[in-house]
Order: sequence, then structure tokens, then C-alpha cells
Amino acid sequence: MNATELLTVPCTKHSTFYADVIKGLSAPQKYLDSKYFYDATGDRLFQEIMRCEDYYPTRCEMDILSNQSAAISNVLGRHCRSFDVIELGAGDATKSIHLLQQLQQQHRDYTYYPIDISSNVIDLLEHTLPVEVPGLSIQGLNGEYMDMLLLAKDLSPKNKVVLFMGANIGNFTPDEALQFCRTLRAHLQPGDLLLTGFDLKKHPQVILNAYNDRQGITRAFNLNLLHRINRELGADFNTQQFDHYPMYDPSTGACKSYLVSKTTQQVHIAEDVVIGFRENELIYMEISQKYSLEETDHLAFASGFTPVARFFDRKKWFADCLWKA
Ligand code: AVI
Repeated sequence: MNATELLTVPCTKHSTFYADVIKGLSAPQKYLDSKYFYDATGDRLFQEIMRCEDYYPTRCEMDILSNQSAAISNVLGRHCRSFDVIELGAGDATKSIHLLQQLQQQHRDYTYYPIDISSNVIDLLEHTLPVEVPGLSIQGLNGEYMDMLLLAKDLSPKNKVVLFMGANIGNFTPDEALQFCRTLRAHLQPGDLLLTGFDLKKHPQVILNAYNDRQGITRAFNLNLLHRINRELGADFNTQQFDHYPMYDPSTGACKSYLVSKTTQQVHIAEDVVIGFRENELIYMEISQKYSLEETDHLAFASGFTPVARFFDRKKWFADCLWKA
């Protein structure tokens, strides 16, 4: 290794990823933070999940946006005369593009501010969206949601329509979701609007199947985090010694994914940390919280918003809820 290489080798032990992994795997109930699912392989697997038959939320929300964008933009216009659109975690904007196109057709004068933690995502959106939505004014914001919201407020005094789609709110526990919505409300002006995608409570088997798809993609998605720890933190997880175990509790709406250690085993991380697993010991991986409509309204009021409209897919499995600050 030469001097230049030495400078470019990431110091894993000082990374937040390392600290979070060690903290999670040393807790009495072991856990890993689901935000770490999304490395390059995780992104690809998540794209596959969204296309797979058993995982319905993406198709449901696409049904709403592709068929009801005209209705959504009319309601936005009724509640707010002039606004900019901000999207939290814009990704590839495949759903929101329908709304952006509709707003263009209605000659609304707005700027679209996609916010994403990935600069690649922002670069791609800035290049591709103006082609797909001719005339679109777009300014990507690369960073944390709340910091970028403040920046967008500085960039333009207009009211904001904030999009938080894709059932991402479900990856918070109900308490975290309340805290998140309260913080969001504190960053908005009276009259701003928030459109949030909620996956609704439905037949428990349908929900469980979505997180235990027959092709095993969700299983691979969960196990990929162990592979990622091996790759990036020099660990030696044997992923064949872990099972994917999702469970859904219809009484609380919590769908939780775990990995189960199939045997008593030890895993080494970054050479000097040893994590012991008992047979059948769990690693808590992710929550995907499901909501009733009453619960979405309750969340709105408890965080200082007023619910103003809801848009459903044909099956009424998913709701995009519009709240006013
Ligand atoms: C990103 N998020 C809304 C997905 C969900 O449904 O909770 C992540 C996911 N995990 C497994 N499948 C999909």
C-alpha cells in the first residue's frame, strides 16, 4: 500500500455506520438501523421489491398518482394559491412526476425542490426531469430533510407543498412518526401543505406476504445488510446461519422484520469486536407501521396539522393524506 492509498482507505472504526452497528448488536435486544439497507445492492434489491407481485404499496400509490393527479392538483390549488413543491426522499420521482406534469399542464408557477441524502439521486433528477416535464423549474437539495427544508424556505418565500410519499412514514414507530411530524410542522408556515403516503391496515396475510415475498427478494434485502457489514466493516457474518422472519400484529399495525440466528455463533467485526449470538436470538431490522384512517387523522392533529383531503387507490389499501399546517 502506498501513501496515497493509505489516505483513501476509509477508517471504518470512526464511521457512524461502524458505531451504529456495534451499538445495535451490543444492545440486549439486538437491532440494526434500516437506513443502512440502502447501499448499491440494497438499492437494487429495493427496486426489485417494488416491482414484485407480493409487495403492493408501490403499485397502490402509483395507482393514486397516475389516476388522480388532476384531482390532487385541484385540491392543492383550492387550499393554496401559489406554492413550491418539496419532496422528502425524492428517489427517482416516478410517482411524483405525474403530479408535476399535472401542475405544469395547469400552468402553475412553481419550483420543484427534491430533497435527497444521495447527491447521485439529485444529479440524476436535475438532468432527467426537465426532459420528462418540459418547462419544469427544479432545484435539487442534497442533505438532511429538515436542514434542506429551511434552505428551501430561504430560497423562496412562497408557501410549500411537501410530499412525503412511498409509505416512508411507516419506517418510524408511531412515537417517532409523531416526533417527525411535529418537527416537520415546526419547519413549516401556516398554510403550507403536506401530502403523506400511508399504507393502510388490511387483511393481515396480505401485509405479511408483502414482507415475505415468494421470490425471496425481501429476505435477500434484509440479509444484504449483513453482507454490507462484512464488506464495509470487515466482519465475518455467515448469512446462511440467519433466517429472515417478518411478523405482523394486526392489533397494533406493526409489521416488523427480524433476522434469527439459526445457531449459537460468534461474529467478528473489524478484527477486534466479537458479537455472540444464541441459537434463535433475533436482530430487529425494520418496522413498517400500518395505519387506520382514524390513526392518520390523530397523527395530523397531534402534530399540529389539519387533515384536508385523502386520495385512495382502487382497493383502498393505501392513502395519500393531505394535511394543512
Ligand atoms: C421504504 N419502505 C417504505 C419500505 C417498507 O415497506 O417499509 C421498505 C421495505 N422493507 C421491506 N420491503 C420494503
